[in-house]
Amino acid sequence: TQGQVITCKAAVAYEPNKPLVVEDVQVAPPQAGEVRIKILYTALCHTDAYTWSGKDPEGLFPCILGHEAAGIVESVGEGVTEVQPGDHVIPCYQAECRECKFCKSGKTNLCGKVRSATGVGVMMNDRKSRFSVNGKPIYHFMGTSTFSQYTVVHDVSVAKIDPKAPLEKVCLLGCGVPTGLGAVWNTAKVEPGSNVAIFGLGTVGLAVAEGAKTAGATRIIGIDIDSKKYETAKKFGVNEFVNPKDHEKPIQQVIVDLTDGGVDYSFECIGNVSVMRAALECCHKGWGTSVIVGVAASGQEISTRPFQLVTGRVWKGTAFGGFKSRTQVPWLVEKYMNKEIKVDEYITHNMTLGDINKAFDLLHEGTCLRCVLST
Ligand code: NAD
Ligand code: AHE
Ligand code: ZN
Repeated sequence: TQGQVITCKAAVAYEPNKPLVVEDVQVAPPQAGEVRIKILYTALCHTDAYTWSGKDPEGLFPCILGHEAAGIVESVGEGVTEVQPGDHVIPCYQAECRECKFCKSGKTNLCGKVRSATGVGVMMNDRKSRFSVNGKPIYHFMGTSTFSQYTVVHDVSVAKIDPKAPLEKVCLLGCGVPTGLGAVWNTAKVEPGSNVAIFGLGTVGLAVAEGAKTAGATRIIGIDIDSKKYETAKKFGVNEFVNPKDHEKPIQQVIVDLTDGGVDYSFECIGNVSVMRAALECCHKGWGTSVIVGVAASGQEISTRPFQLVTGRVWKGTAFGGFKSRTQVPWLVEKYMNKEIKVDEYITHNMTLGDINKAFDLLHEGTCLRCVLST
């Protein structure tokens, strides 16, 4: 197949909210600096649903969504030295070139090398897509497009992992789990003995809980409008639960009253701007730090009284938990292999790529954390 166009199945999003169409797509060979990957497993993340909904200003249609996956390198383009056919890999929407201003800064995991292309659904080389259906181009998504049996990504977006790692599990290390763990370890840098509030107990919020537990946090307060979430959340380290619907007072006041003035750290893992405000305002005066993890729709803006910041609260955000993807995803895989972090526990459903529309329905039901599709 090397050097040739591959025809395979992919789930194409033709229009916002219209069912994905699983059909034959043509995947062009990788050009210089590109890697073609046979995707074996892909999970669904809330961000895929967000872009599919049409509320993502970077969402382009038709496109192939998907960004939490694992697979095997099928072929590589000219000049690609760090991976070769047969390598087991996780595609990373957050690239790491190790050469750009961002990568060299030592201050961020964001990378500037290919971002201008991945934001508009094309490859950097020729600003074109490698996907097509009957000659009509289909946009890439987040530089990954994993809802396909084959995809083409930039070499700076490929993490080579231990070939012994089970791909049907470690695909989750492409997004949700690292995001939550890293929000705690890298972005907030939670210290032992801290009090933590987590808004939203989906996969990302639960991974925040797991991160907080391993960081030695004492009180880990989970907040969700679905009280059923508490039972599962206990397994990830949540040791107190609040449902905002059970209270008359604004949720920030409830948390402040519970914690003698507020928490040391809070995390918004929903994508709701009024909850982002509550998460900031439930932080302790003088030092409380709130981390925005959730992705909010186009047009939404955050607000609070500046006095909240003047009096020492800190507002931050995180992308992929601040992890340097190519360097640290393989390290996270090792941590999983050594049983130091959970992954299996987040997988509640398994299906095939052909069932992807059903899998999206499940994502909205509340019983589903991660659904892994075999392709
Ligand atoms: P999810 O839908 O599984 O979880 C969201 C949870 O929030 C659910 O349990 C829901 O019941 C709860 N919830 C909804 N409204 C609420 C409210 N008003 N108050 C309290 N709880 C409420 O989603 P997920 O896959 O865990 O992702 C969470 C968010 O993180 C999404 O916005 C996603 O796009 C974003 N995300 C960001 C990054 C990043 O790098 N920053 C990475 C992955 C995901
Ligand atoms: N395109 C969206 C922004 C989406 C967004 O913030 N994405 C997160 C990852 S979410 C993964 O589930 C991210 O890493 N952002 C940094 C980046 O460079 O995209 C919008 O609203 O414009
Ligand atoms: Zn995601």
